[in-house]
Amino acid sequence: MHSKKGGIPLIYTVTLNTAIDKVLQLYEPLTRKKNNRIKQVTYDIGGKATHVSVVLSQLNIPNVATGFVGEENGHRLVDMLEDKGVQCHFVSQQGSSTRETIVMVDPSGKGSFMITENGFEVQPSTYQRLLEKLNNRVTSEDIVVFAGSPPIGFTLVQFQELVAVVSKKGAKVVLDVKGDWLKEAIQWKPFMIKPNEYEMEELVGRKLQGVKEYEKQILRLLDKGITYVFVSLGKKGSLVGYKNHIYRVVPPKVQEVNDTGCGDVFVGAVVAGMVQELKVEDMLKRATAMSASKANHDNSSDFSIEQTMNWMEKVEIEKWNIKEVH
Ligand code: TA6
Repeated sequence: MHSKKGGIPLIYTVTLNTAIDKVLQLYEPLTRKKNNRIKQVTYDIGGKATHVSVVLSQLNIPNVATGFVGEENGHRLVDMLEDKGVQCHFVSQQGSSTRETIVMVDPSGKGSFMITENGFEVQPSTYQRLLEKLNNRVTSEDIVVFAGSPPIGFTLVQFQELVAVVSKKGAKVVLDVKGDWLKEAIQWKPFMIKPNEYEMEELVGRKLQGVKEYEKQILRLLDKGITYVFVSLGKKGSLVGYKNHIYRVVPPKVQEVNDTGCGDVFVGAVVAGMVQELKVEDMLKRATAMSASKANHDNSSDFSIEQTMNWMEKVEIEKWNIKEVH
C-alpha cells in the first residue's frame, strides 16, 4: 500500500467483479451463419474501476486497485495493471478464476460487442477480507471509487456495508453502478454518480425524452445531496450537474476504433481532476478528450495523453445556471 503523506488523498478503486478482456478484432462486422474471421486477439484489463486506476497512474496520482480476483488467473490482470504503473492490492479467492469478457470490434466503427462471463461467487471469508482492508486503510482524506457489476450472489447489503465503512471514515465515495445498487446508493449521498442515459431512465423508472428531462432529473439528484451527477450520453457527450450549474459537454468527432472503457476513463479523469483541483470546465474537457482518445484505441484500457491534450480544446462546453435551465 502507498505510504500516506499527510494531506494527499489516496484513491482506492474497488472492482468487485474484475475481468480479463479478450479483445477480438474482426475483419468484417459479425455475421450469422458465417465463419467470422479474426484479425487479431489481444488481452487487456477489464472490470471498470481497474480502468480508473490506469488513468490515475498514468497521471501520476497515488491510487490502489483493490476488489476481488480469482487466484487461478488473477495474476494476469495484476501483471497488466502493474505494467501500467498501478499498485494492486486485490483480495484473491482460492480455487476461483477471474471472469473473461469477450470484446468484438470490427472496422465499421459502429461500436463493440461485449460478451461477459458471470465470474465467481465471493465467499463470506473473502468478502470479510475486503471489508477489513477498507476499514483499516481508508481515511477521511481519501476517495473510494466503486465501479462495475456485482459478482454473482453479492448482496446489496454487502455492497451497502462496504460503502458505509468508507463513508463513516469521511472518505468521498464515487459510484459507477447501476440498477438496484444505484437506486439504493442515492440515499447514501455519494460524492459522485455517473449513470448513462439508460441507467438514468432505469433510475427514474420511465423513458426520458430530450436533454431538458435529463437535466430535471440531475437537479433532483443534486437536491438529494449528491455533489457531482454525470449522465454519459456516449458519442453525444455528457450532462453534468455540480453545485448550481449544469454543464453540457460535447466531445470532438474522432474515429471510433473501440468504445470499450470510454466511460471508465472518463470517471478516472474526472477523479484525477478533482484531486488536482482543476477548474470544472478544464476537468470536463480533459476527461472528455481522454475518453475520446480511448475510443480511438483498439483495446479496453489504452489512451494517449498527447491526443488528450490536443483534443481538449475541441471539446465544447455550455454552462447553465440551474435557474436558467428550469
Ligand atoms: O467498461 C469496460 C469494461 O470494464 C470492460 O473492460 C469489461 O470488462 C466490462 O466493462 C465489465 O463490465 P461489468 O459491468 O460487467 O463490470
